[in-house]
Amino acid sequence: MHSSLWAPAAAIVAATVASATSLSSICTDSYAKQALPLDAIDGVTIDASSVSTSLVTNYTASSIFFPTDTFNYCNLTFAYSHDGIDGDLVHVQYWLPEPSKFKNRYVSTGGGGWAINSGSQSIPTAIIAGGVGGLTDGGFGNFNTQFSSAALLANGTINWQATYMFGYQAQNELAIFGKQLTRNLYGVSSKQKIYSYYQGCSEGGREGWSQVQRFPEQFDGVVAGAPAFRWAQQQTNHLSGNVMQKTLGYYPSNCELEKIMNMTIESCDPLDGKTDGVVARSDLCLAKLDWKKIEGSSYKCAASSGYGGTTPAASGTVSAKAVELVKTYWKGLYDSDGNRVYFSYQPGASFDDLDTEYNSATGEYELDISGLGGIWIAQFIDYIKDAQNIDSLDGVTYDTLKEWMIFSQKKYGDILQTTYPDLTDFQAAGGKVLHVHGEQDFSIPTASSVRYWDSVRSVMFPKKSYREGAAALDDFYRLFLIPGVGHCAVNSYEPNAPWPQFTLQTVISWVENGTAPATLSGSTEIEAEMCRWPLRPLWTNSGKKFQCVYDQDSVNSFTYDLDAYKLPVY
Ligand SMILES: *[C@@H]1O[C@H](CO)[C@@H](O)[C@H](O)[C@H]1NC(C)=O
Ligand SMILES: *[C@@H]1O[C@H](CO)[C@@H](O)[C@H](O)[C@H]1NC(C)=O
Ligand SMILES: *[C@@H]1O[C@H](CO)[C@@H](O)[C@H](O)[C@H]1NC(C)=O
Ligand SMILES: *[C@@H]1O[C@H](CO)[C@@H](O)[C@H](O)[C@H]1NC(C)=O
Ligand SMILES: *[C@@H]1O[C@H](CO)[C@@H](O)[C@H](O)[C@H]1NC(C)=O
Ligand SMILES: [Ca+2]
Repeated sequence: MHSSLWAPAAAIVAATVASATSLSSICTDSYAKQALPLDAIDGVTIDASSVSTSLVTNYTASSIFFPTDTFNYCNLTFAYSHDGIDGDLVHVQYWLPEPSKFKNRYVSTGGGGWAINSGSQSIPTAIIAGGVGGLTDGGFGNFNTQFSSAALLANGTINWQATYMFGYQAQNELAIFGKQLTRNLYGVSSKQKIYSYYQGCSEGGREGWSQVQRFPEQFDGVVAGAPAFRWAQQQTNHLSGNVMQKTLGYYPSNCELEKIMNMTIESCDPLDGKTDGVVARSDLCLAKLDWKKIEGSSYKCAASSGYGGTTPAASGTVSAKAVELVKTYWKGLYDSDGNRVYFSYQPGASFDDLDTEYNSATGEYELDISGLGGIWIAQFIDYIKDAQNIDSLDGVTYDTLKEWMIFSQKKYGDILQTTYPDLTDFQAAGGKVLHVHGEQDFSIPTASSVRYWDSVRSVMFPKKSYREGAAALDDFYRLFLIPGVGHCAVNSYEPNAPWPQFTLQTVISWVENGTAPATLSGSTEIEAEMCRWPLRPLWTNSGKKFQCVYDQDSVNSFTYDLDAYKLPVY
């Protein structure tokens, strides 16, 4: 029934009607029901009775990921199930813009951490761009249920359907339904194109890449921020800092670590040619940091009760042990044969994986096992009965971490690794990716994005030189490192850092107008500080002239030989 309603001839008329139509007239259950994409995916059944619509007026959306706006939208949700799977139920949510503001666009959004969506935090980006927005619950329960709560069918039994949904399937279905639904709702004829986009950061960045790598025609443009890809290494590596603490037998207060970070920022800030509180060249920082100045410097913090419990007031002088720990942390993970297993965060980043816990009974700081790494191991890899996190690192060495990474890749590689490097089909389909990553990211190493970019370059253009390959990638895939920025957020320690707030608008202009971004503009007055990899920021003329320069040493410092593995790690 729905297909005949929207036959091409009628749809041309409908398109005219739609732009003159009000949001309230399309925001009804009965209108939405006739627009359902019932036949869009084989083996999937949409429950028409689950359709729900509600009109939301004068909604103000504000985020660092899109310009602030106040708008009306229709919240349309429905549920579907995969045929043959008992109890399967996936909820999807679409936000519809005013017909008068609709610009033939559809935008999927993703989640963060173990969440496959970001509630109402990310989806407004679509409305602001004149598109229908989409998010999914992955079938994990409801829109607020995270994958980690649905990942086990029983203790010790992986829920593979949920794992595939999280890996890539739910996003695929969300976009297929979303594009067809958009066409049907707004009466867009089959002759007219609906441009499709994706925006997400962290886990959301990984979800974006999961589509680019598998479904070349899914999106015309993708904004992928600090993607949590190379999953096996990425998740497990959160435990590297803890194993380093255990191996060195030192558990610093967060105050001592913060002091080291502050001094790193202060000392490395000028190395980029401009003293502005921003470490734009963390590569130079590694080479030139004056440790003698840091060790022995005094620190002082007031008591605080924040995340992770209460921390007493702390003071002291930065110890040699703390310096050794931070040097080890920055060097990254090596196995007992001295081969490199993984790499670390850039200097200037905060030390989140080194967080410790204060024990008020003993008055000592103790190991605080990273939940991001620990949940992965306890529930998915080295299953621990009834445990949320691993409860101790007894017997866990650098070699154990390597083995966990290799096993994680063997068991989940095709679902979660998300580093498939051949994007030939995506390029051929005309897709564009804008990939961004904070240079002071403390949760996903900045070098992780550089490594994937380089894998795509070397796999797709093996005969070209490094710089020729980079130029070839420019056609459809551009990576920008954002100086001073942490993990998918502005960094309070480097408040003058630029932030790219208009990335979706940028990729839309690239797709629809052919305007490829040479640099990214920030929402602060510092305009040109975001260079396109492999170019690097450099201020000359006493901080007055900004340039993006090619610097082989800088490129080398982000490039690692992971020689602990026999197989390539993309
Ligand atoms: C929304 O805002 C407009 C402009 O400020 C106002 O005229 C209108 O009454 C508001 N609508 C609702 C439902 O609050
Ligand atoms: C949209 O509707 C769904 C289903 O009624 C509801 O769960 C969700 O909270 C709504 N979202 C917003 C942002 O209103
Ligand atoms: C795993 O065991 C814990 C403790 O017995 C229980 O609370 C939890 O519900 C179990 N999880 C599953 C998925 O069965
Ligand atoms: C680090 O610098 C911040 C300001 O950026 C300050 O609030 C904090 O107290 C400093 N921490 C230490 C340990 O000195
Ligand atoms: C495309 O270019 C035209 C002309 O410069 C401009 O008006 C329009 O806003 C651009 N569209 C996008 C999506 O950037
Ligand atoms: Ca600087």
